[in-house]
Amino acid sequence: MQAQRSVVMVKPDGLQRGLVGEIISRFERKGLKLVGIKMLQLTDEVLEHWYAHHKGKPFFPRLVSFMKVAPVVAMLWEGLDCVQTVRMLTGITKAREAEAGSIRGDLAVSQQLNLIHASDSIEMAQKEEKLIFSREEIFEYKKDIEVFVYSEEERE
Ligand code: 3AN
Repeated sequence: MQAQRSVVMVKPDGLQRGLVGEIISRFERKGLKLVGIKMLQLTDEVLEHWYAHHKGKPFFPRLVSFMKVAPVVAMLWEGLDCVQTVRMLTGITKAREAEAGSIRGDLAVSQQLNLIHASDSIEMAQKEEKLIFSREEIFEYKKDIEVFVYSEEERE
């Protein structure tokens, strides 16, 4: 299988609201594979890289300080077309308009406090993975259940 990996980060609002378990559960139930997870306190240095594409925007300073008010929980999920699947489960940025059934659509109403971050492209996923996880924090392991999650063709 040409598995992709995607970085998901439960933001401070998700942690404060006690939604870490619910969020992990949604990705697990979908059939994605958890290959890395940790709690960390973000710093200005990491956030400057993380949100480089938002630097200069009016909401940038507030976004950066918000991301530091509490620790975050970072996860690395793996699966076929994982980046797109994770985005779909996440829902659009403005949570109150996000599709019902998505994490943001079901659990949040804000544009900034939208519970999680999810890599928005394969390139960003690779960049974010390197920024957050060291090699030892990424696990390769076999899940026997995969024969009931993907078809033979999809597993090749
Ligand atoms: P997403 O998280 O859906 O990929 P991005 O990458 O455009 O969205 O934005 C990153 C984060 O910046 C969002 N999760 C949100 O917290 C914040 N953000 C984006 N746009 C706005 C905005 N117009 N006002 C306030 N916060 C915003």
